[in-house]
Amino acid sequence: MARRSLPVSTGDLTSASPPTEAEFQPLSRDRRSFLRKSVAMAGGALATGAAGISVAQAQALTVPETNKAMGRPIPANEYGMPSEFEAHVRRRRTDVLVNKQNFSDWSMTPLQHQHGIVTPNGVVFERHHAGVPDIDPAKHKLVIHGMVKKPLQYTMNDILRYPSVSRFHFLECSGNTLTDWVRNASTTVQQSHGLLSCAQWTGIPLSWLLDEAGLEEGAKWLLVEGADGSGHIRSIPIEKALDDALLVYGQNGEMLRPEQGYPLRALMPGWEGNTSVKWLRRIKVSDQPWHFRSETARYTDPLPGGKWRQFSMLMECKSVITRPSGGMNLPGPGLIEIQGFAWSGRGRITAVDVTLDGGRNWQEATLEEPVMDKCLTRFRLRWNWDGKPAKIASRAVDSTGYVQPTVQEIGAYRGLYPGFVQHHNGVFPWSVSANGEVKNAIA
Ligand SMILES: Nc1nc2c(c(=O)[nH]1)N[C@H]1C(S)=C(S)[C@@H](COP(=O)(O)O)O[C@H]1N2
Ligand SMILES: [Mo]
Repeated sequence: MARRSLPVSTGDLTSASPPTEAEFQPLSRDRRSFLRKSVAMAGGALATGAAGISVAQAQALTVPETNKAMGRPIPANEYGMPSEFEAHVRRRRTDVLVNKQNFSDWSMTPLQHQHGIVTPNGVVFERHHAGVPDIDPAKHKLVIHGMVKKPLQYTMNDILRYPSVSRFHFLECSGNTLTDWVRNASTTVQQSHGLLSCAQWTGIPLSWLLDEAGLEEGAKWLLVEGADGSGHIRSIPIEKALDDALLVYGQNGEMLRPEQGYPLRALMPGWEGNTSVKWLRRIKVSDQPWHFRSETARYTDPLPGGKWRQFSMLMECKSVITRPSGGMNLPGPGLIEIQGFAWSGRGRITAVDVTLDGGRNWQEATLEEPVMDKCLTRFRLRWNWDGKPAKIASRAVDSTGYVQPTVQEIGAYRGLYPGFVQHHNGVFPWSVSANGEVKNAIA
């Protein structure tokens, strides 16, 4: 399989000038000029990686007020919340597609503020077709029927009695980045890539329950259905169910959030988000797919020549730079650590290349451990920015040798529909202007 060689030219990633959102400034203007001065004095501390300033200049030994008083006492019982100074780290609804209701809606993960590979539960993106139901776990039941020897019904207590497994996996909506197919619509990475999260999921392999019910000869497809107002439903091939599909109740160490399908959801690792049916109440076994509305009118992809493909559940290899990203301002020339995420529904990430010049030259980034199957992987590259305009982007490679394509390359095998379509895994560039502004440069 074609492994990319370095350096590679894939042509210009084209330029753009979208509106800016000055949501994020890593350093204040004062601190910035202070830094520049201290850099000059310390003989280029930034170039060697230090962003601190000398203690004598900063008079940093002044005793702060917090040293002189008691802090907040521990409440009798509490569910802890982030610092009040992190109030800008929020899920956000779309800025691009104006949605007048919030039932069939989505909110996005603030990836630019995510420091590790795990998305904190309070900011995991949401996608619901008919709002969030509140389900009492004591009343919730899961039924398995159809082409099985013994139809079964489980309560949550039944499911919690099995030995559990915990696995780290990303979850991405197939509509992630769709607003940026035809133009640079999103101002931040939260808006362009925020239908993406990663968690440690806890539950049981779906295969265990299928084994108990006993698959009949010829069983090939499963129907998985949710208990929400949309009755969200999908056909899943039996191979996935017997491979790595999970039924999960745990999310990052606690029970699922209501928004994520409490008390039980399906999790199809590496597949488009809508196959991971939330509020799971029914699994039916059959010898063929059902061709639901979610498999005909929705979640199909245009191909060249006017045909549409069905059942494109795999989420292909993709990556994006999250720091610096749209809406940020670089503090000035010097060392900047480029950071981002890479992931693939086919397996592990094996390499991420970064370009600083719009795709003419690429260099290999460092992957941060752990690097796991169908999981967000963090990459880093140290960049000594010379203060000149730049166009930065990342390109990921997975364990099958698949290389993340450019949007132009995708156009050769996908119909670039004059609207919004699913499965946009193209290389995504940000432009950096001489004054440090970072903007979406995709189209
Ligand atoms: N029952 C049910 N399951 C559902 C949905 C839904 O609306 N109802 N939305 C799907 C879609 S389109 C996605 S992308 C994922 C989103 O999961 P999250 O909200 O936990 O991020 O859930 C999927 N499962
Ligand atoms: Mo989705």
